[in-house]
Amino acid sequence: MKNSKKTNQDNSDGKQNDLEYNKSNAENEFLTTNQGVKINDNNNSLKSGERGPSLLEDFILREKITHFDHERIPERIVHARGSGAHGYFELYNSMEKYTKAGFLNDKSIKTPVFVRFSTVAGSRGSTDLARDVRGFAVKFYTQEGIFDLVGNNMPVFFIQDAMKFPDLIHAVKAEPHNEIPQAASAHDTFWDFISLMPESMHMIMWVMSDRAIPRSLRMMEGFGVHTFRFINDKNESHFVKFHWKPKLGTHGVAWDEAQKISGKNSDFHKLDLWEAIEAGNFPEWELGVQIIPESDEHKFDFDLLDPTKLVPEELVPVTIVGKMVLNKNPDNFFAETEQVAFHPGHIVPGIDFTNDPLLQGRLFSYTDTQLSRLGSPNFHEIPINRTIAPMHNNQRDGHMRQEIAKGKVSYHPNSLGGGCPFQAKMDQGGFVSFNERVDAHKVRERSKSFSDHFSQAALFYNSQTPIEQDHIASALSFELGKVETVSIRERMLGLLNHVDSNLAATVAKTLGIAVPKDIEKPINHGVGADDEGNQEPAKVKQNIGSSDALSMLKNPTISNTIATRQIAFLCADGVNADSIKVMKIALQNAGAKAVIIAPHLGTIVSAEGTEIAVEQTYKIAASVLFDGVFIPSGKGIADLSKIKEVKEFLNDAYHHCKFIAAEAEGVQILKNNSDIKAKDSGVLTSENSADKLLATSFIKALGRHRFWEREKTL
Ligand code: HDE
Repeated sequence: MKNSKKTNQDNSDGKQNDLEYNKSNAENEFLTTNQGVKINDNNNSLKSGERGPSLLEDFILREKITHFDHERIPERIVHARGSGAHGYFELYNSMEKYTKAGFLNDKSIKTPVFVRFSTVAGSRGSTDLARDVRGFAVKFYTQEGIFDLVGNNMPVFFIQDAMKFPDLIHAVKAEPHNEIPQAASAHDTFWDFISLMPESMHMIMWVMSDRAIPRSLRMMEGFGVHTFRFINDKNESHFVKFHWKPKLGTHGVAWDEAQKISGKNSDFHKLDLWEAIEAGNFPEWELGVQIIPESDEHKFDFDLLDPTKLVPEELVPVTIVGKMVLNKNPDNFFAETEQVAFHPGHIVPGIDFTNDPLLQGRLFSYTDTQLSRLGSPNFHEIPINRTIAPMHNNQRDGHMRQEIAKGKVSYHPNSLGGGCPFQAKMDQGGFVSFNERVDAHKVRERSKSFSDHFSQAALFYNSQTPIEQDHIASALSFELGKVETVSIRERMLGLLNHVDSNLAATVAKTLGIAVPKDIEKPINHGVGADDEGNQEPAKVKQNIGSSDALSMLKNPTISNTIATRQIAFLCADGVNADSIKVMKIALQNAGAKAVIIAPHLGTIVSAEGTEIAVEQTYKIAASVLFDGVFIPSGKGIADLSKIKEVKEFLNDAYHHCKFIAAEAEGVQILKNNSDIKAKDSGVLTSENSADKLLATSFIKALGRHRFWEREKTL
């Protein structure tokens, strides 16, 4: 096997394709067939006479069409829609006390990574802004082999056992009889399933929160979800939970905004990531770990093996150990983002699994899915999937084998090949599974320690600010409002009542039904207690009632940076160039981008007579694609009131709680807009032109992301 010649160090700008085709230089880069035959005519098929039938012997046409006919591969069953990027991971402090994994020991190593973010429910062409959990999968090309951290942007999951995964996915995907709705959970089958699965209630709180509608893939946290193990060189195990903390903070958009973005630009997240990297604004996350000694396994009021539970940061703090930087876009979407094959079973010495029954099921699923999706057990030979560690074994052949294995020995043990390749002892870096003692009966059961389904759902809900709680109630009202079967709505209200009675009552009001009093007790399907395998969910007293880290608005990791934010400048001929300049420079100095919008493309002429380049027109631009709005001063600005799209722009910005700033004549535009109440402190105005103080307070305000308090007045 030819391995990449690059080392980890020189590969830090992203893993490059190491498959080099015979490239000709630009002057003689002729069009050829796949066999290298130069093509003379790429426009006409071979025919018997100019108006005659095509000839079967046209190998050029047949090769081209055959390849085209087979251009598509099955999309991923889940996480079909994705965006990828290359980058690197760098360690701050050696973790050798806990793990012997080389990339977590040696600070001098820059480990190349490839990340794929995704939505779960929709198909490959669906919108980015669906309400959904986001996949956050990181492939580390370490010197000891590939480590995949295949996580999500939420720290828990819907179900506890892999056995329920196909059911969950069937329920959330478009309904099978009419393939409706696309990339949306707001339909009967999803909520039917959820209403019968009390174990999903914690995750439901997360997916009904603004975490499910991120402002940007660059502004999401990531989580390994399951409890894993770190193994050190003394073969000691510690439990570990993985976290990714974004340097830009964790932010969401408003739900109405998400729906409008889906119409205006369904590639909003994909484009945002692409453009940030192209502009050199490389997104960064810090890797954090929660480490729990083996001896503390049973210390918590939940089971560490239960993937519907998180470990509150108040109980076990997150230690930051390194950072990941994404600094290169893929060269080819299909070759890299589509063909990348993640697998939670891709681990390296120093990391190991636990018996989380969801993780255990995943360990089977991912290789299996690559076989049907990528079509061959040789998917590891696709450039994006290749390890940079030396690779030698006796696996041979199969569809599309790239390696030309030499010699006649393809078995072990052998003497004819000098015994090669050899098994590696533990001290030579050989992978040895953690020697966990397992002594049990073979059963189809779930541990009783998994049966508290409401305490952490309530913990999450109670940890939110009132604004965030309102958003959860609104999301539930939207989703359940779209459900047609009344008994499903009622069952859901019954479950919500176990989380928080006010939440249930608020949602019930919008559904026009009462929270049912006589609803059956929620049943834990599959959790063994009675003859039918059911057991009532247990309520366990919790150690803590609230955790700030669970709230996006309270979360201390949120920085006030406005770096990479897009601010719309609503302009027209006759605008004051100075007013634009002062605000633009101030925003740029804070790392944000000003986008000049005007009634026409080309240039506008300022009041001072200078020409200003226009980037977008009001026909193209929409408030939902921006983080804030500025209306500069200038006589010509008064005409903006006459433009229908400007009114819509401002209404949306206002309703989605964005910060709006305006100067002099710009202020008048706001006053002319009946929806906007200038008293609101999220609307910043100045009667002066080119007001530096206004710029300073606008930047400070934008650092808060949104003026959510406005919602109460709308
Ligand atoms: Fe996955 N999941 N999953 N999953 N998952 C896949 O693998 C599966 C689960 C996650 O960008 C599939 O290559 C089962 C939890 C991500 O390529 C498939 C179960 C978490 C991605 C699969 C789970 C994830 C996948 C589909 C329950 C968060 C996208 C295509 C036992 C920790 C990776 C593929 C990418 C993809 C199976 C549950 C994360 C079918 C059976 C929990 C981020 O193998």
